[in-house]
Amino acid sequence: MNHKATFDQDGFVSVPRFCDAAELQALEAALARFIAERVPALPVEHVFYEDKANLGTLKQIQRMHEHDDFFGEFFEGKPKRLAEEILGEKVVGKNLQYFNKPPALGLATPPHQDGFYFMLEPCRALTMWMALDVVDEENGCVRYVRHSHTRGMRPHGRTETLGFSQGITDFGQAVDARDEVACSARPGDLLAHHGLTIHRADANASATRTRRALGFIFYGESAREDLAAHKAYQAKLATEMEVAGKI
Ligand SMILES: O=C(O)CCC(=O)C(=O)O
Repeated sequence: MNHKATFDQDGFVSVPRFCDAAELQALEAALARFIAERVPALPVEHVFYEDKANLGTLKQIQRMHEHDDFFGEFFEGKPKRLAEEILGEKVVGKNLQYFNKPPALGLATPPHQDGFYFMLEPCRALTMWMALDVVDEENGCVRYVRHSHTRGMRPHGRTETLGFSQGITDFGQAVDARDEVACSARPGDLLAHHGLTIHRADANASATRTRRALGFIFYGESAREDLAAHKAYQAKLATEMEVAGKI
């Protein structure tokens, strides 16, 4: 089956070796530069730490494509072409994110559907997640509930997890356990999931291994955003996180 057919059927698709060694080397160099030079100047709501007093616990960076030409150009190239192939329509790049779960400290990603955050009608969007480290069950690989994109939006509620503020409140039904697939990945392997596909990840239980990845979010051109609701939610969330001392 081609990538689109697998994605349509399962709600996600795995693309091994999406980036080769030379591309990964260029991405790693750009990432190191970005963290050293750009991160200190970013707005607080675009950079999250597990412990903000410890810069070594960097866990998430948002909107990297807007802050750096290298990432902006990369985003508009291979990932965008694959997104258009998989969604079957023109797409708009919305977010390029960095994710880490630092060793021993990286928390679980609560079960969620990205579409709940996106606020789209129809929910024509996909997220790509590309490993930068070896990622397996020990350090918290991504887990998808196969076919869940065909069953609509589940109820979500506020979580205490910085960077994943909403989680599915009735997760743990028999179908969730039955259809869950753990996706191990090597550096350069890419996963792509539909905006309605339920996914989660465990904490990083390793004492030494990082669990780094890049995320790419694309909306189909046919998706309509509830811009006012989205902006209001982002503003409310940023205020809450600042008041809680998390950012
Ligand atoms: O890195 C993770 O644990 C999850 C990433 C995620 O939820 C996403 O990219 O939508």
